Amino acid sequence: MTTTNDFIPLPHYQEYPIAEMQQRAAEFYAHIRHRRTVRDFSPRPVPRDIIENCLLAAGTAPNGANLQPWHFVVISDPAIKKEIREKAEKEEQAFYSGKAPEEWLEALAPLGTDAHKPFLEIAPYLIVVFAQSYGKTAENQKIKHYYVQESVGIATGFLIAALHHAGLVTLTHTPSPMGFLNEICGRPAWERPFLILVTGYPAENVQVPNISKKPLAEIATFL
Ligand code: IYR
Repeated sequence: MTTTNDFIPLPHYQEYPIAEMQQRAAEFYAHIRHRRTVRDFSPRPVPRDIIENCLLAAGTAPNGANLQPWHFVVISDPAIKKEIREKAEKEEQAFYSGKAPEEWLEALAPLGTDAHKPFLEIAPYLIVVFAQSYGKTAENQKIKHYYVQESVGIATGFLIAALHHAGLVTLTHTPSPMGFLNEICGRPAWERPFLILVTGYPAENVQVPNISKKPLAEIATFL
């Protein structure tokens, strides 16, 4: 197979004066630092085009060889949400009542989580993120994918930031194991459920854990 290189001048790049960059960096931090994972959602509906734009933003993420090894299934159908809740709660019950090691349960204690997952039915959208271990051509031939976990993790980060920017809240939910999601979402066996992004408005008077983020000196080293 021959490949032709098709290059174009970097489109839309804009350099800002230093002072403006400093302000923009500070403003972005001030905005993103107020993102909080929420576990109580309002049932209020959210227009679909908002989700569509956030998914388009996620799809711009850097990824292995630009093979874009992800697929997003957006669920708003109450019957499907109910089925996901039932299956997820079954897994979570096993997790919280024996499967999870004591040390893990202790780490989770400050978050106040348990096997009860009403948000899976209440929130207007469940976005199930799938990671494609490999792709398929129209002729059903396998296409090798690279850095799948990294790529899908970055795209999910973009998605979470986009939804926050739009004014919505999310919960990254990872029932384990999540194999049941393939059948419910109609996705093939070579796609692995990565996580469920529960998305919507927060419930009125919602409370979140009083937790803090590590200071810069702890998370970064400048050499
Ligand atoms: N999947 C379980 C447990 C859980 C695990 C981690 I790590 C968290 O940060 C939060 C929850 C649940 O959803 O309850």
